Amino acid sequence: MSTSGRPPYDDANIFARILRGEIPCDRVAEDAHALAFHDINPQAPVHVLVIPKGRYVSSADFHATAPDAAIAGFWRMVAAVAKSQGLEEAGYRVLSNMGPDAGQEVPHFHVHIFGGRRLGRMIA
Ligand code: DGP
Repeated sequence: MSTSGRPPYDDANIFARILRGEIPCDRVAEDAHALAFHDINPQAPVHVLVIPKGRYVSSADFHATAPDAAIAGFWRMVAAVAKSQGLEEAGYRVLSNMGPDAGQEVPHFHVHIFGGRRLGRMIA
């Protein structure tokens, strides 16, 4: 743990490597604040990941420490991607896994956008 009580950021995580261009991704959108790309293992007809640019492990890191413009830009991209993927009318799900109990695999804050079919009920 760092002095902030939050886990340190691992610069070798896969999304950090994608942001640095070391690993390719199937890009959907990119701007100064965020990058959106198709999940490598899609769970729905549309399954896009949106990640902020910066070193954020968790939602707590991101929302507590990122500049307001970056936070606004990130969430604007989430909405824009859903629209660009044709999901606005039928609806979609935005989900983020946080930490071990939620099974977060990649320790860089991200949200999943799922859509393109009727989604099942949430599983606790
Ligand atoms: P999670 O940390 O559990 O919220 O999910 C991480 C997601 O990241 C998982 O759905 C698979 C996806 N993923 C892992 N490695 C890669 C990769 O190299 N490229 C892409 N496009 N997606 C990845």
